[in-house]
Amino acid sequence: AMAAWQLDAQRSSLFFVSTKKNTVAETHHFDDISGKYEQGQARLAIDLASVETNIDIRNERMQEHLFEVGDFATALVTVEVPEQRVADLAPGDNLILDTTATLSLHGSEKPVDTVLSVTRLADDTIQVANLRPVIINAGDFGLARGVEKLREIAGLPSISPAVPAQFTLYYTKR
Ligand code: UQ8
Repeated sequence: AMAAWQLDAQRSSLFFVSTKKNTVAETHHFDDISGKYEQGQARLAIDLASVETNIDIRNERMQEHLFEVGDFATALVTVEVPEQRVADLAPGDNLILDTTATLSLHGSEKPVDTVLSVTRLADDTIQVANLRPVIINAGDFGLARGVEKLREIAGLPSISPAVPAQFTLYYTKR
């Protein structure tokens, strides 16, 4: 059997960008993510109640009206990465992987194309980040109504449904 890898949540990060009033872009993130990689499958779980926008009331409104965390607490990403590709990496080596992940969010499951940069930092540590920006469209996951609701509540002329996201994940062999 090959190695099992555990996400190092403390070091890892998942950011996304919202744009309001056409011109105001803000960076947000999720505080609680978890994951593992074994038998060629990587899984990443995102606790949607851990959304952090630096404004408490906005965090609460996103949990309630956008993500609807009472019904959909967690988003889940899965992606196949051949074990041998990772096993073959020596410390310092980097691998670019053009692949398709599956994102399950708010009751919808959709493919997400991604270009991953996988770097072996040490025998027991790998870093996985997106090389190409990932853009999540709210409408693909039944989130357009929620975005519209946030816009109304905040009295804004517009909020973009296109949301760039950025992740840097560290995994430790155990
Ligand atoms: C080898 C190995 C181990 C490999 C690992 C492989 C692996 C696991 C790779 C990962 C692959 C992959 C493709 C991962 C994808 C990860 C992503 C991208 C997941 C999705 C994360 C996610 C859920 C993103 C959010 C999606 C979304 C559509 C969000 C909408 C955001 C918006 C538009 C927010 C609007 C915010 C806003 C402007 C609110 C208005 C507002 C309010 C309401 C308010 O109350 C307030 O305060 C008073 C404001 O301030 C004044 C406001 O602005």
